[in-house]
Amino acid sequence: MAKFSTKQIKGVIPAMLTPFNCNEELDLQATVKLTKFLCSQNISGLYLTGSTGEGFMMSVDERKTFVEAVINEVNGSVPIIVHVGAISTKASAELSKHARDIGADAISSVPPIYWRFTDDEVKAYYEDLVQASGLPMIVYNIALAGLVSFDMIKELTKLDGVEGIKYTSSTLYDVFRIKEYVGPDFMVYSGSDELAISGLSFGADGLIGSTYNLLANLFVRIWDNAKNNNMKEVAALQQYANRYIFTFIKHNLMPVMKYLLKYVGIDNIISRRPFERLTTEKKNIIDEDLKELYKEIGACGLDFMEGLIND
Ligand code: MN9
Repeated sequence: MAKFSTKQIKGVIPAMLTPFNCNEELDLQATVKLTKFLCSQNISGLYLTGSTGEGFMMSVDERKTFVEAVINEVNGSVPIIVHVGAISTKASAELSKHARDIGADAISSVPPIYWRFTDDEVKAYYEDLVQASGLPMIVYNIALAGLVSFDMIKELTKLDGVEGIKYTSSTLYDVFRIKEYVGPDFMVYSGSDELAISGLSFGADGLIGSTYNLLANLFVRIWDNAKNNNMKEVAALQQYANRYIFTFIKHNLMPVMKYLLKYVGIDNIISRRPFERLTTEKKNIIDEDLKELYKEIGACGLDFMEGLIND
């Protein structure tokens, strides 16, 4: 049974990475370790098998196995949102039902991808998933899947069970527009980590993003300061965070985040191909870049940076 209502899902929510071992197989031991690590970072929930979680690279069975491992470990301490997007409604509906059966609190999905589906087909997709599971749906708007127009967002908010949106785009004034159109109880999550300050300024209820696998500490401070209206401090912290984010992106975000988890004891996990496998040479360059950054701005209370510096 779900324990949290969508209205209770607020704060910093990592879009969790899915650990694969050096044979590209799901690594359940590392999954448990990463879950434990993230839960030690004052996070307010976890978002599973989305873009960061390489959900589209996994089979339906693997996705179920991974989600089960995380939910078992979290054991109701924070809300769980499961991204169930797949290429067919049939697969997404199966994942939605599974999410409900094992106690997830909400489901989420990008609109169906690859073919250009009509607006009615997209609406039916979301309706089918809500109906299949009875769980609240958090629509996921991200350029990777083709951004949904504001008019379409308005339509989707009218559907039964659609209770929020994860909004990853630079047009963050839409956070405000969506709230204005639907009302304050419709949850809006800011999905661009480097723009968290803007999302929060426009009234976002939470931050869901990939870099919180490593930077949760820093973003929890951003969240707390924003709640207390210390926007000067929020800006300073965001600037620090962005130095890290841009360093990750420069070297290839997904494989780099997985590599850096080594410094909190989660070793040898990689992204599935076609994401690159980092060479030792490249790993050394990343380490050196981060050490340079450390000289400038310190470790900012980040566990992986402490690990790297003391390595
Ligand atoms: O919304 C993530 N977007 C993608 C989630 O993965 C494309 C973000 O968390 C970004 O990874 C992050 C870094 O650009 O803002």
